[in-house]
Amino acid sequence: MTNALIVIDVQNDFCPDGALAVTGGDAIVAGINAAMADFGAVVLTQDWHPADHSSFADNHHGAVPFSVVEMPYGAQVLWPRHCVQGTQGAAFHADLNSDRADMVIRKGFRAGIDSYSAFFENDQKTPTGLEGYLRSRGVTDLVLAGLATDFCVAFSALDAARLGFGVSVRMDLCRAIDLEGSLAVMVEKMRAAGVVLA
Ligand code: VGL
Ligand code: ZN
Repeated sequence: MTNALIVIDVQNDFCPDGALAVTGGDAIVAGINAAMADFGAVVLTQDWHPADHSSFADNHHGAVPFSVVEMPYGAQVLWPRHCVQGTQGAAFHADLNSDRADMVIRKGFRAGIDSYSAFFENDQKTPTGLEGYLRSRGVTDLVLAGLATDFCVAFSALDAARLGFGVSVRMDLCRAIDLEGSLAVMVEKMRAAGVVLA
């Protein structure tokens, strides 16, 4: 039995001065590095979009960032262009101890579909492969930290709980986008799903 720390999207574009900056996004890095010592497995996720990704507002004629469109798989927020594959914005924050990671899982690499969760793309069925990796390593319990609390962290936590993992979120080691009350909504969903908010 092993526990795993899942570090969600601690990438330059989600930190101050990044393309989709999350307030205080860089303030969690030292705490995440320190927490790594307490886990048998450390996994980092990396938002990893092609330039023509359908979640980018500038790939939709006349669309403004943070508006919502209907995709074949459901509602999708249109974001400023961020975490483009191979760019500095997609790289991990320079101070994140990425050397400690056993596994880096990339997500959102298909142009036609976004992936907030580390487990399933936004159609809620296309797997990223992370579940199989964790199960084959005997991981039963997960602690999540990273960016952003109300999008990629929350979607990952909800999927993990649905898959039967024990899940807790280190709220002190997360920061939120909070788009029109999204933080409160997602906190309530996580609580209802049995996710421990630590
Ligand atoms: C994220 C919006 C778009 C996140 C990723 O990491 O929470 N949010 N892509
Ligand atoms: Zn993204």
